[in-house]
Amino acid sequence: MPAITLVGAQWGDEGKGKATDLVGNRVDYVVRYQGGNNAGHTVVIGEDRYALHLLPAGILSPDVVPVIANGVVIDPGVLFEELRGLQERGVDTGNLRISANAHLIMPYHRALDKVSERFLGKGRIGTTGRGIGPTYSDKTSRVGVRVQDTFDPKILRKKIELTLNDKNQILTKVFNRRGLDPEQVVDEYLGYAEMLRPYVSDTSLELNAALDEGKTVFLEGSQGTLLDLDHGTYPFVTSSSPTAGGACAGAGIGPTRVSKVIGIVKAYTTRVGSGPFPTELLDESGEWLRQSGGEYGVTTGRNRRCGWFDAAIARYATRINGITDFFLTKLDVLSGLDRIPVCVGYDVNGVRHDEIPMTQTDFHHATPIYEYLDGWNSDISHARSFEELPKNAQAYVRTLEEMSGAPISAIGVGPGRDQTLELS
Ligand code: 2SA
Ligand code: GDP
Ligand code: MG
Repeated sequence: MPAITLVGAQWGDEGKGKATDLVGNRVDYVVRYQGGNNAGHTVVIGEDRYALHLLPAGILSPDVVPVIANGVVIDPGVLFEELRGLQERGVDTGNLRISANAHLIMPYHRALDKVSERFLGKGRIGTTGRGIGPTYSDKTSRVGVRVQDTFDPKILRKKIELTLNDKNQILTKVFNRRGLDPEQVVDEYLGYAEMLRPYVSDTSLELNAALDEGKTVFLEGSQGTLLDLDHGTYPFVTSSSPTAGGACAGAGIGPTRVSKVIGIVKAYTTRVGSGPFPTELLDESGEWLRQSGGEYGVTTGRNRRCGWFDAAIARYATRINGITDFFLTKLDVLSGLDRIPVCVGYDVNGVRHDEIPMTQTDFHHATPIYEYLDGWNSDISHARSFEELPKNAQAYVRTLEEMSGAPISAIGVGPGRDQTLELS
């Protein structure tokens, strides 16, 4: 069996944790390929709720091999804390594989992330403050520290001393903060070497061998298409490539291995952090969506910004990722509305745009053009087949499907494992 990629089709938090958990008993490997502990993927199993940040959601399925691949950035302190938390809840974490090439989030990355956000004031990105951007910056500048560097004390010391020399200048001279002691950082990260060692492997080699043997590899994206460094609402993006192209680079497998790209999309839209969001609702409807959908950040607890479904964004995600099918989540949240607005394009200074405008300036000034679909009143969280949905809910799904450019193959009607309708 080939590889399957799961990507967020909006600004993240579409329900990737739930979707990954759902396929847990049908796949052999679940791989995180980008991002780090900025992610918050929720899995609900019966009465148990898990919030995963760095570990693939597949770790909750006993027969799955969970992999943190080369494209991920790892905060080792957070990793071991998360592992401990799961072990205490009886989850077997012994199968975890970590790429030797994954980069490490260092204390100076966290410090720089927080301080530069404060410095930007109103222009801030609204990052999670986990050090993600500065770690990817160092990776690109070729001064990053990788997992494998902890195994070579000489290299580790050299890298940290050299980099920290620069970072301390920035922290103290530009931001007027205290610098960090290189000795302390070296000691801390040397201490992680033996803790990491049992998990570390050549994950690209293992994944390709698994694919050769006919096993199924599931690539679990984090964040979403509109947060992609290249294709998102730059600079209000994360510093990695959550899109399907990034999945191959971040996991070390070739694009010809991937047979399916599942886009996960909410029945409305949310966004955490700053940046353009044409369908955002700043009135009581937005608050209603936030409350009904429980739209609060899983990592930071921040209020998520809420708005109506934007078909131009879904179409864009189909194009950028080559989405073969959609998993539509949170349809249940919309129950009780008389009519539901769906954005079909934008008005930018009197000009109609059917697609996301080419420039960020235009996107900032885009006013949504809405079509209004009939709502439904009944609670749909107990529905287990498409046919059990009210006619208007069925029509809402079919219209979204038509507008988004790929078939909807599953629908979420609640956070639970069984609250999913699979469409043939
Ligand atoms: P960063 O920290 O450098 O990646 O932040 C850059 C932008 O990326 C956004 N981002 C996210 N957006 C949605 N969900 C994310 N995970 C958490 C969740 C968010 C939370 O599951 O709820 O708890 O706040 C996530 N991670 C990064 C971020 O908001 C910035 O806009
Ligand atoms: P992720 O980052 O994409 O994994 O999504 P998050 O976990 O950040 O946010 C999604 C939230 O929606 C979580 O609380 C999930 O438990 C919940 N959820 C997922 N699918 C559904 C659904 O179909 N209906 C409802 N009501 N909640 C859902
Ligand atoms: Mg999330």
